[in-house]
Amino acid sequence: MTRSFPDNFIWGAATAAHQIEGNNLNSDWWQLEQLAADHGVQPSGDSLDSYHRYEEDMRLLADAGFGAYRFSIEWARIEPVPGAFSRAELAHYRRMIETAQRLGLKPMVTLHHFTHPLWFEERGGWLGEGAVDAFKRYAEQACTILGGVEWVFTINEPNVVAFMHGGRRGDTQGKPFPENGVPDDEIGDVLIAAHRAAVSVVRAATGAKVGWTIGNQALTCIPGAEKKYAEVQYQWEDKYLEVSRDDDFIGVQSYTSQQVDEKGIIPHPPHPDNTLMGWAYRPDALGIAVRHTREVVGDDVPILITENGMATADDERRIAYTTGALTALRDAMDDGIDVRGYLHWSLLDNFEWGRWEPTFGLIAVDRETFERHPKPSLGWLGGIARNNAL
Ligand code: GCO
Repeated sequence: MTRSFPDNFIWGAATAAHQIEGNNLNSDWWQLEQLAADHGVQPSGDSLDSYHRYEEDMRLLADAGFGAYRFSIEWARIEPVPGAFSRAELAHYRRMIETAQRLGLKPMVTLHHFTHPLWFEERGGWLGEGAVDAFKRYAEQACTILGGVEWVFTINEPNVVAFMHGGRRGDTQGKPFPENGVPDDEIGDVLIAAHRAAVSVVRAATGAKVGWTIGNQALTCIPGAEKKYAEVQYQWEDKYLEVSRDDDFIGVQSYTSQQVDEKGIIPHPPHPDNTLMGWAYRPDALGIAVRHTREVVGDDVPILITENGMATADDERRIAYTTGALTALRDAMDDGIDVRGYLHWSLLDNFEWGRWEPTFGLIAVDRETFERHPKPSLGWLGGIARNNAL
């Protein structure tokens, strides 16, 4: 059965600067990779050299039939020392925007995707003095190159940022991710303030729609655990979703689903179907995430799927997963939920925050020669984009 999508539905793929560019030397993550090397954390190094090869990446995406590319600009490059903005790096990201436009791709720009400048980290990161002002000042500079960009994302997955950085406050023994815990409430509050400041800046300086993207957990409740479920749901998600009621849209990012019992989120049990992230194989998670988002945010704020995908070495499984996710999405839209587009995570097999093994890409990359090798899923999803139908 053919299931078509609304006219002007956006089809694209997403990436993040630190995961693909290479040599992001001035960022907190680069430092973390060096410090955590003894704990099995792999370095990003040259990564995929997309800093230089972005045009090739975008061309593959456009030629496959997609109409949009979500990428992030790197604060650590644009503001290498506090208050000193690099015109050359701003011009670099302007070239990326114009290249996307020339190739027929809508550029969709994230201002902050997990990384920040080392000097910001040394000042105490999001809990340091002046953090919100610093981010606002960066956003002002970023806006000078955003002409013609229709969609801007302030902070990617603030809930995950609050989780990671909350973890760094405790003893993580050099590991970049805490093993358990919940997003740090105090850091979350700062991120919300930073988001609000950036939204005002973007609205004043550009004609873009502006919002942020939430790492949706698609949590479900074990009967009897309703109290804990409500608590965890708020800490992980709703605190951040509620903020979007005042935005132009909300970005939904979904990969898997987890249950909550009276102790909290139940870790993914080992299972042969688990993805290379160790996550349960749950294509239906996207439907749960979209429905929950709409419940919290309301009918007036459109939804954009800003990330969805699967870490697997088996591209047929990626296609099966994505088919399931798009079916669940279309079902939710049939029920009246306003969804404007779908951006697949990810365009490329990239640096998965300390690991290279979990491959999410529609395109494989030889990390010695930087040669790009499109997988069947690229053409498959590009075909859906061209037909605007599943
Ligand atoms: C995120 C980030 C991506 C990750 C992806 C897979 O959503 O966590 O935006 O950078 O690579 O989610 O873990």
